[in-house]
Amino acid sequence: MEAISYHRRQDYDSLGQRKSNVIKDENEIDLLHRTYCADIFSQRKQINEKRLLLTQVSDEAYAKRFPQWEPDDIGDYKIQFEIFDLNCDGLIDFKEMNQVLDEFGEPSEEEDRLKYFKEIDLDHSNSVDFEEFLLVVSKLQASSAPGTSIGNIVAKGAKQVKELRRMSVYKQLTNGLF
Ligand SMILES: [Ca+2]
Repeated sequence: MEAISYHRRQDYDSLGQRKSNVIKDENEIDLLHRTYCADIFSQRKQINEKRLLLTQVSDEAYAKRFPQWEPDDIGDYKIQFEIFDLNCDGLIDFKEMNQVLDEFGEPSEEEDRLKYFKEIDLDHSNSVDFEEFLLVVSKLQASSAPGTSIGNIVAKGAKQVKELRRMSVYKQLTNGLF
């Protein structure tokens, strides 16, 4: 009967010494893990990079790229973005947008929301990152025509959205109690 070993036989010489050309701490389990988790790791990396758009790029840097706004405005948009980003991964996915619009009492159909969401998801990643979010807001503000109702809600002030969320939590609490 063979002993169970996570180490690869080919990494050892006939004396049982680990060969010197073998990367240390690399065993079969590590390899399997890396292969099977590659998708998860790359997804995680992507999420982290998107998250950095929110946390590592300063309000001042964004204000330079969007000269119509002051750094303070960018800070407000970050708060607003975070209200939509319910799981705090630096991305707004459709489910999150849908839920926040529901809380707003926005009457649009899910089908229209999805169409709108696909329009603002510029890189077709099935999520809206902070840069895409700023582009939406700037586009809506620049256009003199009234935007779609969904667009207007997305572009509304952070304060209002925050207020609504607080109300909704209050409602949930009172519904549970009375
Ligand atoms: Ca999210």
